[in-house]
Amino acid sequence: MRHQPLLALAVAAALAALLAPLGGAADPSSAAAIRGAHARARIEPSLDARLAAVARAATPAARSAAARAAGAGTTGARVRVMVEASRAAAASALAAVGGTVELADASLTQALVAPQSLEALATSAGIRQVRPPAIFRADASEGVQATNAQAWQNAVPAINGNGVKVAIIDLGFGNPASDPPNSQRVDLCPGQIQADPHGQAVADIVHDMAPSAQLFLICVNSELTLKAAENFVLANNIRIVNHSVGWYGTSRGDGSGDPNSPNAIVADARAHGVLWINAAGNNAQSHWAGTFSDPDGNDFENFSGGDELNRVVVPPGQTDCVVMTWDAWPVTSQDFDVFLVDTATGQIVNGGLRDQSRGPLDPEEDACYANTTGTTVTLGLLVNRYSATSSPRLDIWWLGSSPLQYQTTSGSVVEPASSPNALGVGAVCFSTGALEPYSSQGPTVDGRMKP
Ligand SMILES: [Ca+2]
Ligand SMILES: [Ca+2]
Repeated sequence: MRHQPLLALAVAAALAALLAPLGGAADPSSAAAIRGAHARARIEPSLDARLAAVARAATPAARSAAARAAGAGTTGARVRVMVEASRAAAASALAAVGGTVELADASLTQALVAPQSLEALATSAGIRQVRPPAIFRADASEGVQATNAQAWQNAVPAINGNGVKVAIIDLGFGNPASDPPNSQRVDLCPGQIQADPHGQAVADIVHDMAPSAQLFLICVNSELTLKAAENFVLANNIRIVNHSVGWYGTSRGDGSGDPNSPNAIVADARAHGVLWINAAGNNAQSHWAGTFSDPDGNDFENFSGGDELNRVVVPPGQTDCVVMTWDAWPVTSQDFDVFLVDTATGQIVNGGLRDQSRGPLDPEEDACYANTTGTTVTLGLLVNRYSATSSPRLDIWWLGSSPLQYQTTSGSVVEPASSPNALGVGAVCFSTGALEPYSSQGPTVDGRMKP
C-alpha cells in the first residue's frame, strides 16, 4: 500500500491534463475519471487515439510535436497513416481529402495525409480504421568471430557466400558510400533510407560472414512496405533474409496474424522456401508479463504489492513508447488501457485508449512520450481494466533506453522472431559467448523455445 497515495495523486492531478484538451470535466473518482477520458479520447471511433491527438493540435508546430509524441512518421507537413478499408474505398476517401497513396493492397492502404484532414478521412464511407503504421524498432546485432566463420571461408573450395543472394530488410542504411561490396539498395522508404545507419551495420556483418554473397539492402517503414520487400525477395529468387527489426504488438506471438502482419509475411516467405533470420529483440529487461492482478479491486494492475506503477526513465530529447497486448487474439471486446504518468508531476502525459469495448478490436494499446523538458523524466506505466470481465495475460514492452522497474525476462521475444517460420537470433557477448542480459528470451506464448 506504500505507493497508493502516489497513484491517487497521479490520477487526480492527471485529469486536468488529460481532460482539458478534450473538453471534459474532471471526475472526483479517479477510476471514473479515467473512464471518462477513455470515452472522450477519440474524435471518431475510426480514428486511432494517437492520430486524434495530431488532428486536434491547433498549429503546425503543435501538430508536428503531436506527431512526434505519437511516434507517427511525417513527410513535410503530412503524416503517414494506414487506412483499413477496401482498396477502392480508401482510394476514393484519400482523393477527397487530398491524400497521397504510397502503397495499397486489398484491405490496407498506406498514405500521406494532412493532419487537418484526418477526421474527414476517418469519417468517410467504408473506412474501418485510420492508424499509424505498427510500432517497430531495430535491434543491434554483433559478433562474428564467435561463429568461427573463417573456417568456412578458408576451406577448399571456399564457402564464402559465392552465388548466394541475401536480403537485409531494415529501417535505413546510412550513407551509400559506405555500403559493403556486392550490394545494391532497394528503397521502399523514400526520404528515409539514409536517416538510420542500422541496416548498413547489419549488412557489414553479413558481408564479413559471407564476403562473396550478393546483398540487397531493402528499406521499409510499415507493414505494407515489409510485404513489398518480401515480394521483391520472391521475385528475385533471394533465399535468405536478415531482419534485425521487431514489430511490436502486431499479433499473438505464436506465428499467427492477419494477412498484412509481419507474421503472415514471414509465413508466406517460409512457404516459398525463404530462410527468414530475425533478431529476437533486446527486450529481456524492458518486458513485463503477467495475469491481470488487482487485489484491491480498483481496476488498476498491481505490479507488486500495492504498487500500480511500473517505472521507466526517459532521457531528454528522446521519444519512447509503450506497447501493451493481452492474450485475446485476434479481436476482443475485453478492453484494457495503458497510461504514461509523469511521476514528478503526477500528470498523465499520454495513453493508449482504443475502444475494444465498442469494437471488437485487436487486443493492443500503445502510447509514446516525447521528452522536450530538457531533463530526465521518470514515467510510471499504469494499466487500467477499462471494461473487461476476464483477467488475461498482459504483455508490456517498453521501447526506450531504460529498463522497466518490474521485468519479466521470460516471453520477451518480439515478433516476428517468435514465429515458428522464422529463425530467431539472440545476442551473446562477442568475447565471452555469454548470453547478453538484454537479449530477449522465450518461451513463446504458446510454449515454444525461442530463440
Ligand atoms: Ca489495483
Ligand atoms: Ca482499450
